[in-house]
Amino acid sequence: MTTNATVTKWIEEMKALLNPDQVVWITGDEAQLEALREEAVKTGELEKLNEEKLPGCYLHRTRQNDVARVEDRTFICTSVKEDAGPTNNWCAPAEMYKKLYDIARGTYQGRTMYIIPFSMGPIGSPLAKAGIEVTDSIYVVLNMAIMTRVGTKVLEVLGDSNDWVRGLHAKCDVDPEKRYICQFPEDNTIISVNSAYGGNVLLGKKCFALRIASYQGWKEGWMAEHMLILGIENPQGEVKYIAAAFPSACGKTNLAMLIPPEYLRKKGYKVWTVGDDIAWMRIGADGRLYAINPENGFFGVAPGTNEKSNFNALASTKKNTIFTNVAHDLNDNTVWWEGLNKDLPQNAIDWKGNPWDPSKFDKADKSTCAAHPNSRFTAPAVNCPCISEEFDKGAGVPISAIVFGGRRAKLAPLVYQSKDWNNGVFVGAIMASETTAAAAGAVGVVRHDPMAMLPFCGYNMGDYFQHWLDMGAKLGDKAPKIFNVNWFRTDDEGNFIWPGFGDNMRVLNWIIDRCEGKAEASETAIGYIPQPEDIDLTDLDMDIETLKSILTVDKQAWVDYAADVTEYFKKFDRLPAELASQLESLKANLNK
Ligand code: SAT
Ligand code: MN
Repeated sequence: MTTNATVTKWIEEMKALLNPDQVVWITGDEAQLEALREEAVKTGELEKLNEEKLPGCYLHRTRQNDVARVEDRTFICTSVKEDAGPTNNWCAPAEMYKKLYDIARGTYQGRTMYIIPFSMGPIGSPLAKAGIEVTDSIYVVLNMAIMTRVGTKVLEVLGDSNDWVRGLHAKCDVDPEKRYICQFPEDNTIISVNSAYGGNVLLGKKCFALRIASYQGWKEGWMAEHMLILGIENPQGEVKYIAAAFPSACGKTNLAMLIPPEYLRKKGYKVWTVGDDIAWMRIGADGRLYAINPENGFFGVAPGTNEKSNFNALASTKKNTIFTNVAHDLNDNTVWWEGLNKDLPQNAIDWKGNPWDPSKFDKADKSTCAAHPNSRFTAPAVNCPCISEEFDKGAGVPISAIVFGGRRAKLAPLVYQSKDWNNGVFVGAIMASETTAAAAGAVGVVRHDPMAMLPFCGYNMGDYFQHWLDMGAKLGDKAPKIFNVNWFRTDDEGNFIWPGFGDNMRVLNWIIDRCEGKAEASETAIGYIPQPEDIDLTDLDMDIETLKSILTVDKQAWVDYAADVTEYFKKFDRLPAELASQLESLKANLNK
């Protein structure tokens, strides 16, 4: 397949280590992928769904102990411990290589080794990078073929270069006690053992496109971020792009594909999706920040996705999609999940593979779910009705605004703008959010998650903050404006105050207006807040007083939060002085 000596050498090493019965290179040809689907159906790894209703779609169930990313078993292995920083698990590379090789050794025996050449970003784009993943899972091959660009062409473009990421995945026995997801950023290497779940094994995604790429970006002067990218087209046909960072399962896919409220659609507003999870950003020839989506598909959370909440995501799943851990509706051989519709399937198999009892359906009790709360769809980006025409071009789109956000029942207002770039970096650094089912562990606990990168930053988070500050210095007055949003404020009964979903467009319009100097704002201790009249409430069942309640800064709550951030910042051995001084300014402003 290739004469690249760095590739052939590594493949030989992997063969010797893993001892496969057969070796298969993934070429990207549809006939090869189709044969693999057929094989997976024969072995039960996949179930073929209703060809009329869901053409080309399949269902897969993972082990019950293997349903989410495992952050406590994820390691950044740098030669110096401090380079991994205080927010990552660390192990010395030599020790970890030995441990992982001992676990993986010989485990492909009786299995096939699939070699997947893949490109993150459109093949040949100056912003793209190549990787090669070896795996013993057809499910991984088929998911990678949706989520990335795979095949022979990637190797052709790579040529003799050594600039590619090595990814070893071995299912082994899917033993949670021996599960490790390890990044070796200094060697461009990823090793994942004993898992077969999404973010742990689709090595192009979090492992490469965020953990390894964030390190590469630091070394090479660009940025890899946990951000969606969307374009807003105004009635004059001009498109402005926003990149937005939210933790996993906080609505990035929904925001990326939102449908504007009717009154805005009638005026001619449109939203175009460039990406829903990851952005790679570089400074372009004109000095502005340009972003590409390195992925080729969506690995979205299924529960809660429906025609109203995300019409475009649901439409994306109607063909050539792999569903993982959703319920199987046996009536018509389709899929179902909580929140898809109100018709609870009467004859369904739950995500664990057992007959599901709809009478036990109880929103609050996750143990009786038909679909796992972190069940997913892997859908090709080309299926998305609002995919941007820039998506596949590879030149990247110029970013006007960067938005941070999290799930905060209290505290953070609906939206505010940072005072400048450095203050915006501080706003990202003090982000916190309630945890979700995307990672193993407790759900709903507020934790600090700087830039939504806590589980994904492949180096010392203090150096990462400094890299953000340095990028701002290079961008100067061409830097995107930085904002923070919070769609998740609740009232005393725990109901969301802001309607969210398509109505978030009302906030995005204010953000774009601010970027263009068209909207007013009030300066507060934390940043610029919209004047309530500037958030358009047309056709919305919300009065201005309610809006004001989520646009105010509760000083005491922020004083408490500043104290909490002071404690949090203490863990950073390499906290840039600029961020410490931003924190002091915040405290001083709150005292005024
Ligand atoms: O499991 S993934 O990392 O792929 C998805 C997510 O957690 O955002
Ligand atoms: Mn994500």
